[in-house]
Amino acid sequence: MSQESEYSAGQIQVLEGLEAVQKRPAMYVGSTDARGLHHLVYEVVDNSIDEALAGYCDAIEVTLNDDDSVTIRDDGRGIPVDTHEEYDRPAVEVIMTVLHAGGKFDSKSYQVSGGLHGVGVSVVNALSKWLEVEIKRDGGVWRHRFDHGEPEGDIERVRDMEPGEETGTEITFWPNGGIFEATAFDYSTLRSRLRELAFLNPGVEIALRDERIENGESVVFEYQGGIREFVAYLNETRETLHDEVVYFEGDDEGVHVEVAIQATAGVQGSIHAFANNINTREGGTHLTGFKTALTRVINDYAAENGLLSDLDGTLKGEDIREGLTAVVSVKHPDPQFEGQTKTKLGNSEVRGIVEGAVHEELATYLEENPDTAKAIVSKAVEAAKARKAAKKAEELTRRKSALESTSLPGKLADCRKRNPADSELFVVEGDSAGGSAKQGRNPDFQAILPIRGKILNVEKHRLDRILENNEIRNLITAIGTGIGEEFEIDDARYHKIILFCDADVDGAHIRTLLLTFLYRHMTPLIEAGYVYAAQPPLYRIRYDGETHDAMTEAERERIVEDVCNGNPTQVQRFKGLGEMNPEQLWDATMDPENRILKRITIEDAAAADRMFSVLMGDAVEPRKQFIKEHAEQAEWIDI
Ligand code: 0RA
Repeated sequence: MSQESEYSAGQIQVLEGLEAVQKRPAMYVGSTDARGLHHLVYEVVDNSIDEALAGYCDAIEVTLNDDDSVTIRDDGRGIPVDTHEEYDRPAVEVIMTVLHAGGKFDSKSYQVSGGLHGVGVSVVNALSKWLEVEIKRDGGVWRHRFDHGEPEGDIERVRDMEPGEETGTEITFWPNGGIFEATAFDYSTLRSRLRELAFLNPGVEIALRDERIENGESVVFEYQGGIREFVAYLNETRETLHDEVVYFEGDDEGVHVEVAIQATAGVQGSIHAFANNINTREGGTHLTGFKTALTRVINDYAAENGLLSDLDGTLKGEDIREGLTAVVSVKHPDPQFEGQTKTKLGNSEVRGIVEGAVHEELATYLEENPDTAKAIVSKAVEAAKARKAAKKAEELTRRKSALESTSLPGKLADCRKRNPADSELFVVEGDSAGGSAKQGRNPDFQAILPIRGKILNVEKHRLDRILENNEIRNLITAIGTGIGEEFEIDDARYHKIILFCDADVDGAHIRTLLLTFLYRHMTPLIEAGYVYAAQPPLYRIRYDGETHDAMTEAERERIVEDVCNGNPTQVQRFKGLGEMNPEQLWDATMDPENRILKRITIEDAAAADRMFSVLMGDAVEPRKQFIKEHAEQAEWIDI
């Protein structure tokens, strides 16, 4: 019998579906880089979270196995194993092989997933070399295995369930290395998303274990307090203005709304909005509704209690949001995701629903908690006064001229090319390294902007102070986009902005200062993928007429032992960029053929937000703790 004739019409349809996913993986998981790879795990975890939201599952466990596979286990009802009538195959096989089949089995109250998620576990199966599923259900333990998406034999009933044994699902998959550029899962990427999911789904226990190395890390998240604890966590290193996190929830037209708020003494506000557990980084109707109601409720309260007397006028939204940390989470039965990265909530009715909930619940909360209310209002009044003082002092005109000045900074050595897509800006630490970089560069497409010493810590100052800083003004004019609300990505003068800092602690600090500024005031530049960090080598080793660069101490040892047989001709240590001559700089760090650039990405806005406030804020102890916990990443900090 030929291969084809063994397949029924239904099965051929199945194979065509999986093939479509394998041909255009990015259409289903966003990309085939590390981001897309991690989406596979999130897709399976989302299914387990759905079980939890339906009330059937309270523990989820993700294990990174030492054969590069990953296992996701839950104690839900188990994927159904009985025969699916339409396909005449076990339901689990249909769910694993038919696109979007999962949802049809169950009328779920909320499907948590959306955007790039929500494509169904069949997509994970299609993009895996192998996938194995073990189900405890209907009194038995069942196993089924798939090879590049196709069922390998029939589902097997392995044994009976023991008395008292819990039902559940365990899925293990090996991502297909022919499809994904990288197949190694990153522990800290998964940790931060799983922590976020635990905050967003109170009571669900989510564990992560790394079994790829001996004594690997592990962590368990469970937050009974939900997004209240999320806000407390984000504010851990900030000076808070009231002890209790403001929290309320509401339900309307089948939409569940939750809000948590806490004011801080800082200037950096951060509002994180989620829809069905998706971090809606591009905002949307829930965020608009929240902001509108917040401004109105705080103004009403302030006016009624005579708190605006020494302020000429009302509070603006930006005054109220200064230093305010908030998490807004909605769960919608049919979320519509829009925007470039499908992370903007589009459902128009949500705006009014959130506005209504915040209006009612926040007003009540403030009446019942006058101390908290006064703390929030007086911070906003202080911000409004500062805003007005700045305006009076014509700071705003200065700011405008600083940003709109057409003349480029004198220190900028620009490139000849005028096409931004081909142009690169090196932001170089120190004048002497700047000088070498100017001599070493290819002036056709490489521009150099030296930055002297440590730039201002933008985490601690208001915008008017930040803009008084020369180094920052130079950076803004050189990049050309403007900042904040006036930011215009199409005005970017370079599509590669390369931070060029020493490979030591000071260099890391300056890089973090620059990144903090870019993250807080030019976020879309990072989102567009225009920001990079150059990674200058620590050592250059010569042996047998060849040179080898080592980025770390361990790499130097490896090269000396393995490449030079323990007997290198020369080992040169680069102390700083300033010590490299122009030719070495070009060779090791600027030549597109040889250099190593790291693109800066924001995988997780809330994690980045917290990281910058920990690294740049006032509190010393949490910072020490953070650095200790992240010692393995000390040489490189990811946002
Ligand atoms: C379809 C229907 C039901 C549950 C599931 C799928 C399910 C899928 C996954 C994926 C990972 N863990 C999961 N747990 C459950 C409902 C089954 C019923 O009605 O009993």
